[in-house]
Amino acid sequence: MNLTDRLLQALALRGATEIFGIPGDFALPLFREIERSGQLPLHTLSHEPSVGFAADAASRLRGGLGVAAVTYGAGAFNVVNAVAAAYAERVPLVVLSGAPAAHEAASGLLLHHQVKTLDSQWRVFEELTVDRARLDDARQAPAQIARVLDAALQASRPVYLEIPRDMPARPCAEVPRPQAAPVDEQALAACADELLERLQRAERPVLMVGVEVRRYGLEQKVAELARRLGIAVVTSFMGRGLLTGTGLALRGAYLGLAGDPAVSAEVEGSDGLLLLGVIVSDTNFAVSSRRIDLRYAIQALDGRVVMGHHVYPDVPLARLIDALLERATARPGAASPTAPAATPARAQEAAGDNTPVVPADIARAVNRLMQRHGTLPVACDVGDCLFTAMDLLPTALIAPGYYAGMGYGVPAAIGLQVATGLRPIVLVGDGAFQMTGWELGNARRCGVDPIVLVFNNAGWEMLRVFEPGARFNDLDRWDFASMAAGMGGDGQAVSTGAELDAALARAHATRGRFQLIDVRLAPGACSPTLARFVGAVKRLSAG
Ligand code: TPW
Ligand code: MG
Repeated sequence: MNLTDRLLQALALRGATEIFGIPGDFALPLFREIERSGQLPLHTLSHEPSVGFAADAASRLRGGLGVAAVTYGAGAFNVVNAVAAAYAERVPLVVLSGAPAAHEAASGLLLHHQVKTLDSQWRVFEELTVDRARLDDARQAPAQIARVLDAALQASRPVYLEIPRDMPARPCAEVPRPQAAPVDEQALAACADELLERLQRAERPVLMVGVEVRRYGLEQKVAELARRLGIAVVTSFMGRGLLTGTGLALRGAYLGLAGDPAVSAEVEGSDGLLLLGVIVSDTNFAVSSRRIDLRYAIQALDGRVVMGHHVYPDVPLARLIDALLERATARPGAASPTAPAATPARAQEAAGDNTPVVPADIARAVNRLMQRHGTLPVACDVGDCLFTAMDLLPTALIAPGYYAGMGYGVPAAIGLQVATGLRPIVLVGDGAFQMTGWELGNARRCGVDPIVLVFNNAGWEMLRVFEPGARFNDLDRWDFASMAAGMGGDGQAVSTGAELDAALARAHATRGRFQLIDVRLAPGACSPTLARFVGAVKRLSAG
């Protein structure tokens, strides 16, 4: 077996199920070997940012590694933003990059795609990844590959492997099997004991669940823990959609002043707030009426647990949850979070009418569809679509809620469906669609048929609400509906709620081609959550 075979084996053992990529001459030997080996299917897209987003989304939804393969320089620099997003939002994304062979590097010529030095790319990726290796020696490659891939899974962050173009077909030994880092069992036990003690002392404990819980595949276990503790459970803003498959009733997502006041009061008034895998970012916490004092919270994040002045530095989340489950007994007298009182029955969503369509109609229409036909996972972009997604019924949701890079939604949906086989709904603004929407032209070849809802408001509305007087936030009204056919899908334009319902029903009934619904929003219409968010930000910055 050669180096590529061994690498693919190691990736598959760590959960990868496919590779997204765009080749180039420095990466041709790698791509040739990936195709020949057939171990992991290779899906090519049009633009490297989308390659990164698709691989990121595949990992987010199915767990395990996501894999993006690119060429040296022009390809690798093009994927930087997606890798940065994966770093910020804790996704174990593996970047495989082609590179010049050793004899080329020593030729003294400037090589095409080279920037300052041949190592410029390596140095850029140093800033975006937790571990890296250059596989220029087949004898060292197995240990390097194992170390780097295991680091990605342990830290749930991106890594970088550079593969000189004379290496992919070199004979190579097997890569060591995945290994978990050793843990100090005494420290783990002390940490779990102290954590439970603090929760038991609290009168109003609340558990907030964040994205790490999904990254480490812990949703079922965390739901079981919540049941045993009888504790109220919310998600962070970014964690919206977590635990939906567990049957546990959640209070909702915490959005501070922009969200449900009852959820905000519960979180902000808690004297025992347990943050499990919650990224402590401004998007998760900035718009609070009462700043959450994190000194009184218990935070488990990034392999560290912090409570008051105690810091336990090396406690992986998965081990912590196991240790808590071993110890947790039901709290006497505590209300079960699955008790009927905590699960308000959701009324059947109303049908759309003939008034101009607004963002809230999109949430309503998608909910109606899901009530009739079962839930669909949602891939969401940045913009009012993400605030609208907060009004969806509980369902799996992936979105760049913290890094907030536009252009994620459409390529993420392709990655999601390739990796899981589930047909996604995409929520995307017209501005974001202009960035990466064209990847839909690859849907047929990738064997996917997402349903795409474009929030077509002829502008960068999110920015317009902050800067109402500016002309630079205006876009032309593009006719996205009529472009769909040229890319191998079906397009429909709608301008009322009733038209939207009908279009969505038709789209759902049509399989095998992507479905684009071009929602021509009324000028200035925005979602209730965005309106509250903007109001809160303005109030906070004024006061
Ligand atoms: C890659 C900055 C944040 S929100 C936004 C911009 C330009 C407007 C989004 O417009 P869209 O959605 O998609 O039409 P909507 O609902 O607001 O009308 N470049 C990147 N990412 C970000 N976040 C920006 C710029 C931004
Ligand atoms: Mg827009």
